[in-house]
Amino acid sequence: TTQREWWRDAVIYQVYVRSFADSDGDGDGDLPGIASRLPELAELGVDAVWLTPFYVSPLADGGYDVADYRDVDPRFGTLADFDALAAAAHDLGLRVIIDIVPNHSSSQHPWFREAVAAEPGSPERARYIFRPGRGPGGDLPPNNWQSVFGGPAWTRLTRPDGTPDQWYLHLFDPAQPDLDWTLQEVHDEFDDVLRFWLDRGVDGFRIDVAHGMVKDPALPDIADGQSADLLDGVTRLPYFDQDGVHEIYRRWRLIADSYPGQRALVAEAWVEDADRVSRYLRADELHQAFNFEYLQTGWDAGALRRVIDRSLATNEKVGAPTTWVLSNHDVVRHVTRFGGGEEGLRRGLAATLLMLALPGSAYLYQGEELGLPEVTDLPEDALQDPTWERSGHTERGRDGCRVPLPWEGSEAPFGFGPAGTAPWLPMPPAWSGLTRERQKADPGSPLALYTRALRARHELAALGEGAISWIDAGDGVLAFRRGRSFVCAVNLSGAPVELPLSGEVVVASGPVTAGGGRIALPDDTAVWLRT
Ligand code: TEU
Repeated sequence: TTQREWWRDAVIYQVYVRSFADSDGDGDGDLPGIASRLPELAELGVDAVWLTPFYVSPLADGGYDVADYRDVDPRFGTLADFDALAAAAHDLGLRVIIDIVPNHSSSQHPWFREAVAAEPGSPERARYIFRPGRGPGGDLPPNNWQSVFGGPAWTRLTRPDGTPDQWYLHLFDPAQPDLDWTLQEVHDEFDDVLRFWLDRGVDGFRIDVAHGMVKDPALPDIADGQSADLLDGVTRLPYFDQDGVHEIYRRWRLIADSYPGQRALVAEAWVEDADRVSRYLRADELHQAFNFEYLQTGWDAGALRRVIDRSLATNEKVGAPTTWVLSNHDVVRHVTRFGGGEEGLRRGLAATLLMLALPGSAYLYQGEELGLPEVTDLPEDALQDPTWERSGHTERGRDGCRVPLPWEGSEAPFGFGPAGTAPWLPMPPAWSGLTRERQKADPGSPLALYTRALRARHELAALGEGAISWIDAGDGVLAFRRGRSFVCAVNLSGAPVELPLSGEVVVASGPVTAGGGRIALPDDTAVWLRT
């Protein structure tokens, strides 16, 4: 008999390694820090952790610029620390997913350093996408592609004697040169990297920019008016979501399946719609993809319902579980997106209960269980995200959702690191009121709600997989049944509502009252009922 695959209804907690827990006081979180806090994640009730990149890296893009795919950056620990962390997680029943970054390496990767030192046309240069420039003297980039982070997607090398050399492609930062996936050597290298970590016992991979890697070989200019926006939706960009990328995943699937246990492959693919996403989830490809459509939907009942229905329907066609995600290290934290303050928090908690009641798997981003808001007032000289620099300072970048976690105490770094040490990003003094320690002692805290919800999710057999059936509950109210004895209702109507529902309140994100076959649901509030 085959065991049901663990990821089909797993709640997966994203650990942003640099900002989770700093065991040695250097200001950066690290693997021993994570290991020391695992019992708290087990207590929260998640099923798995996803670790963002901890590989050797100059951290030009927070570690998504990898200089050695088979080792741990000394700031984050050692391979032995990784093994200890994985073992401790497994002992607690937590699975471990790690990031793999195949679209580009760091410019400090030995391959790129060799390429820079080598001649145009050499095998060393062939591993990346080097081209001569256009125009007189080759002074113009080979085409008009723009970097996702802003500015041209091409940078020109200069030889040691000062004369100009070829241009190389980087869809992200210049410190992240794109690998050339037409080369067999690149495929072989990543096959081997996958095996390296699978051998060490990881339960899966989150594949960074899974829609990248394969480029239209003609490297055509993009049409006027077409942006580098990832969800452009107008025409497929010549460097994203190309058909050839699926061959890579069919190969990776064979590798993952050749290992005992159930190893999951998760796509980070910012492509136009659920239909395009589902192509990554065909039976011989990846197991999951982040549902960014859900993440991008605002606090609107109609829009949410449409996205939920579409996500479930498309995934059902390919037989893959739907995922739900509200936040990650690339986007403004959702309590802030939902309006900030008390209102944003209320909506955030209601959105969480909604997401955790839906069929499929859910991703939590560290700190959302504390209701953390985006930090919008980081001093400019503290900002580190390359998007700040590359946007010409028109965008604040993604540091505001990456501020280290407040664990305990009343003074920064709030237990993130040893007392008196400075975290890599400053932590707001007001976070003394949001520490995990404070919230653990408060049954009305976001942490308490997340903990109760995750426990209930495990206990209610109806959750996990299985269909939903909508209940007509009036404008601005989302209500659905799962199985015979579970109902979730969320009020987004802008006013309190009374619903003709009976049952016992299992979890509620605000003050609901039930009785006499009716339930009174304040605005921006969600409730789970056992009926
Ligand atoms: O992100 C891919 C990506 O393009 C989006 O996250 C988003 O468009 C970007 O953050 C906008 O600024 C992945 C990683 O999640 C991200 O942290 C990395 O910077 C990026 O890949 C490059 O590796």
